[in-house]
Amino acid sequence: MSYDTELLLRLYRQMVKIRIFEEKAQELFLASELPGFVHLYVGEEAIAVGVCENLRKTDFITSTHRGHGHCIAKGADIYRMMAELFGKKDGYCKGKGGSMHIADFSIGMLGANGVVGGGYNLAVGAALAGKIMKRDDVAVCFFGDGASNRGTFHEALNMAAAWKLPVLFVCENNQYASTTPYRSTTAVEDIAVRAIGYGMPSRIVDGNSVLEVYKAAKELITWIRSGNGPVLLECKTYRIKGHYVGDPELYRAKAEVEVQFANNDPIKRLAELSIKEKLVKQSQLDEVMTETISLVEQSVEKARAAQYPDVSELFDDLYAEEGVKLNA
Ligand SMILES: Cc1ncc(C[n+]2csc(CCOP(=O)(O)OP(=O)(O)O)c2C)c(N)n1
Ligand SMILES: [Mg+2]
Repeated sequence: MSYDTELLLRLYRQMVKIRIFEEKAQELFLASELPGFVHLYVGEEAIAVGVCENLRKTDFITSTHRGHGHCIAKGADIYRMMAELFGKKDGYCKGKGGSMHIADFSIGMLGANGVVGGGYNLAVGAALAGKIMKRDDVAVCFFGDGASNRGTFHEALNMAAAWKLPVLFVCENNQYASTTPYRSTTAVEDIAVRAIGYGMPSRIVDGNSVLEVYKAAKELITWIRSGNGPVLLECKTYRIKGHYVGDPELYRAKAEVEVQFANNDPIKRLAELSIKEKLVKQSQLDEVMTETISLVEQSVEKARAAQYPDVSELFDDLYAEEGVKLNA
């Protein structure tokens, strides 16, 4: 597959947007400016970006507790995300949800999720709804290696396969579930093998190569959209940051993380490849970086100055209004 400059820059821009947004979120959280909990996606950006670049606005995604990357890759607004992290009224959930509950139905983003494995059934439901309505939308379900040991994983994969629903299950195997290394909870080398049990095809890719993820997702999404049923895509990656911001990380050696970050940072890998292939100039990458830093900085300043929701609004929006349409 040959890649053009425009695609490489688009993938780079999206990954950088996630990285800069999150580095800022980390800084703000450590400075006690943000309430709640923040889980970072640093080092895993290639997965959300490689997959979501192949989606339409009307396609659905479900996310996890580590959801900033999925939101940004699907096209969420940086300011509304930042305002949500600050707990401000302009945020996606009017400041009442925080990092783990950012959703934007208008772009098919069905929500980050504090419940590990909480996205499976939402994705299967969205895919079923689309099928009943005779649409050709696809639902993508992002989940972690730890989440693949939940019962809902098996129920969702079985139903999606039996009913040939248009779902791409994307496992982000980052080698850890909180403080637990992958191999201490999981006997199989690859999560992908589990697809066999449901009569579902699967694929394994290097989750830190955005081009590899992009190419695999392109093929699989086209296949799924044509009515062939679900697929399980396992992306091998590594969680560079702690499980959450503030995690003392007593369960792994610092050197392990440093080696991964030095050799396997997906953003650095794409930049180096693009320059080596003479498809992109360093000045173009620098420009993307400068523009993104400024965009995120502006979102922080605006969010800082924004209003908190009023106490009288505490119980608003607990239930959906009748007849609300997704992707209207
Ligand atoms: C149902 C449920 N069980 C446990 C937790 C606590 N918890 C939060 S994140 C996490 C680990 C998830 O690991 P994984 O699915 O690999 O995702 P990662 O954090 O590595 O992205 C756990 C156990 C939870 N939020 N929900
Ligand atoms: Mg994990």
